[in-house]
Amino acid sequence: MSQLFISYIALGSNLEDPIVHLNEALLEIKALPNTKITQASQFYRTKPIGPEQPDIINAVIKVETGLAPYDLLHALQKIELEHGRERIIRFGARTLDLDILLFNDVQMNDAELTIPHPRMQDRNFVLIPLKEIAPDLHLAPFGHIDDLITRNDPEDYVIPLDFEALGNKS
Ligand code: J1A
Repeated sequence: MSQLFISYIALGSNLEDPIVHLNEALLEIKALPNTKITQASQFYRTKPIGPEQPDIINAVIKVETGLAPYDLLHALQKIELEHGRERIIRFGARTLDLDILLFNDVQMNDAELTIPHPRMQDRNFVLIPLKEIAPDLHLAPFGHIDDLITRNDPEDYVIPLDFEALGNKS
């Protein structure tokens, strides 16, 4: 038996058909070696940062994986590439973004990989889906997830798609 790690991964897309990209990404992550998705948030429509572009669909998943951090990163980058992600404009529109938020209680920061994800505590499009699947999470350097969410800008809407489907538009 090799060791299993717990990781939280953020997904985001706002080009072509974002919901299709996210659903495919979930299947592709599920198919990685020694990896299973143990929890998945619902999909949220969120306000993009940066230049004018469509709203972003975001979600967060919890995985159990035997992959080490760089192996997981490279596997996720391969999936992003297969979805044709182009990074021409920083914060520009994206077909698929996959970010490692947390990996066990690892803290690391080098040219390739920073864990915990360096900006996650400032972004409700990450924290609100994360809270759905990990309501009591305490982010070691930053504090309890509820406090982080209330500190962030409430103008940055993060709306569950289920809620919209009930006819609530904003
Ligand atoms: C590089 N990296 O980052 S792309 C990669 N730590 O080559 C990696 N923990 O080597 C490096 N996970 O969704 C370092 N990559 C990493 N991200 C880690 C993955 N507004 C890591 N509403 C550059 N919703 C890499 N997203 C990192 N506004 C950046 C893609 C993957 C995208 C930008 C809303 C969003 C963004 C801006 C948004 C959203 C980050 N998202």
